[in-house]
Amino acid sequence: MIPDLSLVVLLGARMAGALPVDRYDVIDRRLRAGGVTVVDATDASRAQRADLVVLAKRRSATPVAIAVGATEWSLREQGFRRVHVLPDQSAVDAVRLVTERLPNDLRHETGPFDVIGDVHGCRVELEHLLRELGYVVAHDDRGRAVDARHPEGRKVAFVGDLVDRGPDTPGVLRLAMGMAAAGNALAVRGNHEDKLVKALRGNDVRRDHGLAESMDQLAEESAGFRQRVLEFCDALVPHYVLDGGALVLAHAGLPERYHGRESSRMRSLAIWGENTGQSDDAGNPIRYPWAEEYEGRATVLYGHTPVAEARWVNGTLCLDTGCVFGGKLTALRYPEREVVSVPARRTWFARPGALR
Ligand SMILES: [Mn+2]
Repeated sequence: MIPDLSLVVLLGARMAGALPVDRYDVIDRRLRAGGVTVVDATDASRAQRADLVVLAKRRSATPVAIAVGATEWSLREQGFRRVHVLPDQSAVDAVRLVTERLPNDLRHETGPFDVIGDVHGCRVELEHLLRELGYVVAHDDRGRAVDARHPEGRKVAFVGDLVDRGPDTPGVLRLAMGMAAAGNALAVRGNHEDKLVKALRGNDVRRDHGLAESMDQLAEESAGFRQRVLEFCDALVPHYVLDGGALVLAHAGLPERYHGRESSRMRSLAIWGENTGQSDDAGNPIRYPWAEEYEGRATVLYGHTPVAEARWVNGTLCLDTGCVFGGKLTALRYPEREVVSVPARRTWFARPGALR
């Protein structure tokens, strides 16, 4: 099994259809197109091998080595992330390249979806929005929301930042985790989940931006619940590609060249986004305006930066309408592209500056 996006480099092994190592332009074009690219680098120099590893990483493909007569550690040292050392060519002949689906690849999930912006612990507003969208909310014997199901089989997709700042982060998690377990929701990882995971692991992180509120609220819950929260948040992926590639979800948005790719750069952009390094008058970081340059085919839905109104920019839509700051909680019905919002009950957390 190799990742769906791989550069397979043959060293002392032969496979039909492998590209010669000196066709750098063709290799690069194949990598950009996706899938698996196989290169025969048996006669390549050490520098050429190093170039292949660099090229694979630049295209967010996994560098895989299939070798005869080499040692695994030396190939790992050269930067190959998957290494298969085989005894001889007959063992290579028996190899079938089977690809595994990347964690972000949900192209087979076609919806319809209700994509919900940053919830930030606003459990009452979330239940309200779900009812507005036609979901039936289920409660446990203590009256706590534990699932929500749509009679027409729609699915919720959260763009991340379920937690922090708001009054009931455990309640939001209980509902979202119940929906996810029942197949009624999926979620991508927000920067607040990223940090909550570290805090729940006992790492020393600054409990600012509403993390202190979450930790205090979770301290009231059982250790078992906190463990399930840790596992749920830790398993969230940075972005999803859905609906045959037509829809991408990422908390902070994502430029097209990272759609369906796995890399630390993708992860950082999808979860945290990119700042310009400047701040507005109220001290909020100014985000790099990636959406204004977006020319991709997929619709990109995201949150992260609170806006007064959800507004389409080049096929991208920010669904964070600042509920926890007294704005509203917003969903996009997909593929209908209908925006549905409910107002915040009150301002739960003060934000410096007004919503734009
Ligand atoms: Mn947020």
